[in-house]
Amino acid sequence: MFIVYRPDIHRVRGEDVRKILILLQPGDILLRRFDQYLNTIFDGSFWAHAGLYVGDNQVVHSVSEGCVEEDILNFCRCDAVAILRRKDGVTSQVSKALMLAKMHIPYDYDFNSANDDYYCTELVDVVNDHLFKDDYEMIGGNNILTPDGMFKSDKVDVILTINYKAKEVRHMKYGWKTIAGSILFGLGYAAKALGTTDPMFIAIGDGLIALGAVLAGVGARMAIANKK
Ligand SMILES: [Ca+2]
Repeated sequence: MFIVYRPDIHRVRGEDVRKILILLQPGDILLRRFDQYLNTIFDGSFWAHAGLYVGDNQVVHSVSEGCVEEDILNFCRCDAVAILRRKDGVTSQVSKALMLAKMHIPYDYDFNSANDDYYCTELVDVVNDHLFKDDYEMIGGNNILTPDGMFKSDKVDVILTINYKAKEVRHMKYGWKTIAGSILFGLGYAAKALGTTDPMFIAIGDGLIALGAVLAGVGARMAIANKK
């Protein structure tokens, strides 16, 4: 598995952020994702992080430094965003979220509902009076609220989803054929180069080149078809 570091390239673009800003209301819940980061505790969760929109272009969320207030434009520098809104019409406790950010409540690395520190989704749940209490699931011995759990919850409507990932997943699925084909292709030429006078090496080399070319061709065609 390859992890590509791309600090400046995110799939969520300016036009997406404009859509988000038009729809956002104070108290809305934001989920986000980075394609190239490992999710650690939220492994298996598509969404990696949650925050609360508190108005005035600010998001309150719990990150490794603790509970912080951050500009919505910075928060949206990521690869996928979702806006969730309570179905019951009650607004999240924005003032409480702002107070927790001022107090710099530490990040809860224990993922423990009983202590006073908060991980990202726990913070959002707390400022919503535990609206998501039925959406927790047992992970690694802890009862944890994942961002996917919030996304799927029947307590909220999904107002907007910006997600470019779906096509990428299918594209990656067929990527191995292209890579394997290219390697065989290269090995074929290497075999021929090593044994230029030996007919057996030349035959093996030609075979590998032919097989590699076919495999790489199939892989590339499938990848192109899936990108459409
Ligand atoms: Ca906690």
